[in-house]
Amino acid sequence: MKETMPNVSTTEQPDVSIILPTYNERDNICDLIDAIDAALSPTDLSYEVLVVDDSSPDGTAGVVRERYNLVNDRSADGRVVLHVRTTDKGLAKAIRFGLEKAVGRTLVVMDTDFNHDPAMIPQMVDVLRYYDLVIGSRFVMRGGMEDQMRYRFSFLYNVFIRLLFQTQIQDNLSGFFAIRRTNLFHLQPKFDRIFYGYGDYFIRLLLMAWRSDWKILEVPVFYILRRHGESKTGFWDIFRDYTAAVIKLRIFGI
Ligand SMILES: Nc1nc2c(ncn2[C@@H]2O[C@H](COP(=O)(O)OP(=O)(O)O)[C@@H](O)[C@H]2O)c(=O)[nH]1
Ligand SMILES: [Mg+2]
Repeated sequence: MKETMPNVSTTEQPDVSIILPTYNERDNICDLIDAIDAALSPTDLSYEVLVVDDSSPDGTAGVVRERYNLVNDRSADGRVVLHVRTTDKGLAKAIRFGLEKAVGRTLVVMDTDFNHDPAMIPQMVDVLRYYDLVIGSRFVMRGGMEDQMRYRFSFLYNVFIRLLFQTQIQDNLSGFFAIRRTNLFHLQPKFDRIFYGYGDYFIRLLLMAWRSDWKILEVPVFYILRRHGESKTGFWDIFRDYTAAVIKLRIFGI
């Protein structure tokens, strides 16, 4: 069945929905949700966190259920919502699923392993008043990455993407972004062409936004190392997959 953006009555609509795709993140997920709460509680932003788990074998869903006393996979205050997917798995599809289930006025997508700093969320949501899309970027002033080897390689890969598509976006691979719900509605007919594969969905999303003349802002973020668990991205596998995706995009368009 095709997912559509849910209709929400504005009274129950939180200001922000944070979408957290998870695969084997049992040791990170609750710390991250707590860190999000710590970042947002001092602000006047109401929020919901959507954990989109692709049936992680390490029991990620179970620890979330237990820690936040979920009933029907929802916490009593509605701040934590869990979705366990069993079909059509994969990062991009999980993010699409989360975006389509979220009900907040602003939607934020981030990694669940602390690569992305939850303390940035209020700032990203705030500046979204003036922009259509806000990206957490490693390649603008004061941005960066603890893993220097990946940082340098990502930098070069981003130069390649910029040259190929003639855009001015510095970080096409970050996957940390905030978008207004109303903007996402405009993109929804194109979701099938964006959300497949792994992090390459982000290249397609940004290219679509760029070519639609969206106002895009990159705010500096510094990626720290993953806190627990292992990365799902093997270097050469991802290099091969992203390059295939980029070449396909260049030849056939979006
Ligand atoms: N739902 C879902 N999440 C995934 C999948 N693969 C990776 N993730 C999540 O996507 C985020 C990025 O993955 P990660 O392994 O950290 O990639 P890296 O940051 O490139 O090393 C993490 O929060 C993962 O748990 C997947 O197949 N399904
Ligand atoms: Mg990561």
